Amino acid sequence: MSIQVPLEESEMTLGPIGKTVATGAEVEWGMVIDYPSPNIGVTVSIDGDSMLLKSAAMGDIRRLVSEHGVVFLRGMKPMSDTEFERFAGQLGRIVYHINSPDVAAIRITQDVKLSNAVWHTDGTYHELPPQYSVIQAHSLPASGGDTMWANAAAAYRSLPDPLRKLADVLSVRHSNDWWRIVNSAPFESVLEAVHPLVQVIRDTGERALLLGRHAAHIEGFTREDSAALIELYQRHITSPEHVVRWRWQSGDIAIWDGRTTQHYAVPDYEEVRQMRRIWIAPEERPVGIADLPN
Ligand SMILES: O=C(O)CCC(=O)C(=O)O
Ligand SMILES: [Fe+2]
Repeated sequence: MSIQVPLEESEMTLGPIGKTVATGAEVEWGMVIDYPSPNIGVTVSIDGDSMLLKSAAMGDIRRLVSEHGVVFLRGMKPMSDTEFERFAGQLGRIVYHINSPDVAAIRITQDVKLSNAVWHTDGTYHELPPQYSVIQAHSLPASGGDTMWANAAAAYRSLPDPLRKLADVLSVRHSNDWWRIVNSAPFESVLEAVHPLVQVIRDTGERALLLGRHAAHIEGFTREDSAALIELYQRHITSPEHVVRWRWQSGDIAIWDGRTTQHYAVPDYEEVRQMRRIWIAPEERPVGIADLPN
């Protein structure tokens, strides 16, 4: 029995809890233990030691990410940078961040908590925003420091028709400029890219709203109208029925598809919080409806 992405709540077929996840070679590497929210997320418990080496498991992980937006892996120990790079690198080509061009696994610490305490899609100010983000928890506060994800594909499907038709034809300029205000990390240069508001995922044909905090302006509108429209679509994407909230344990890994999700790191703690994150490049820039062959 396969696990399928829920299209509408009434059509949900999540698959059984306790389903083992098998590689092509019939080697089981984990077990689905939870669907933490009906519209987004799947939790797989794994045997940490065997996981690292089973590259065939990555096929399953890609499928689960594509079906559920974000996959949570529970049961691993925090990895060394080299192990983490080897693990995440199996998903594709690693992207090096502008602020740390030599290290694949960048440190996400409490120092940048305000930059990530906004609903956002990673790196949309790049022509090629990352396709996957892979993050592992190392040190956590005793309480707080959860992360939330929203399903931007489910949000597209649940838009009222007129708003969906409008979204289909809009383009959005994304920029990292707003970071100057909140980010304590060195700021090198302003990066900008224009993407379709509705991204079509080539492998599945699925459509998703590509927005988030880096969205600066909807092309062809006044500043005020653009801001109002961004606010309207953002509010819809991040409404609670599209959202999952993850309470971390040390060693947990989350892998998400930046093309179909947004996320928000909740800054409700004062202690140390340390994560490692790797970005995986997409094969092409975001594809809009107008880019599809007729
Ligand atoms: O710290 C987190 O939980 C997530 C931070 C974030 O937005 C990211 O790593 O892209
Ligand atoms: Fe992020």
